[in-house]
Amino acid sequence: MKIIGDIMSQRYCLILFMKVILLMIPASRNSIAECGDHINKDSGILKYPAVGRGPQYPSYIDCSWVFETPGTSIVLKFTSFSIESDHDLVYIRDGKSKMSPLLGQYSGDTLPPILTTSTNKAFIHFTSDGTVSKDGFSLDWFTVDNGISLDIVISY
Ligand SMILES: [Ca+2]
Repeated sequence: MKIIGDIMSQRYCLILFMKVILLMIPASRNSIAECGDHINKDSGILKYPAVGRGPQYPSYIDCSWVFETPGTSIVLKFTSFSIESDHDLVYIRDGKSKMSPLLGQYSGDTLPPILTTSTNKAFIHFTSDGTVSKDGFSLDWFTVDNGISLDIVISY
């Protein structure tokens, strides 16, 4: 009986292990970037503050994300946006550093337009001052390779 018990417990562990792996797949695909992350996947979600770190972003934050992905350009599509007008700002740059050309700088409660970089690199920088925090932002991003979304190629 002990052997059967051992086999059963090994089998149970294996099933548990498989379930954990399956749970991790969508999580890694929809990568949730932490402040300061270097992002190199072909698609994902960038939410700030991250799930469980909110509901509002902290004061005096200075946070940036570097995108360096496969493909030829990156599409950034904001899905939520709530940043204190003029005092807290999100900067999107067409390249991988603070010195790269500015695609746009945004604050307030209006969704920024869909942005496309000219290369496979982008730099997002978020700063907040010492008063009034809001809900932050969330964006979907995916990589395009010569006009074709890598995400669609992989998904279908
Ligand atoms: Ca503020």
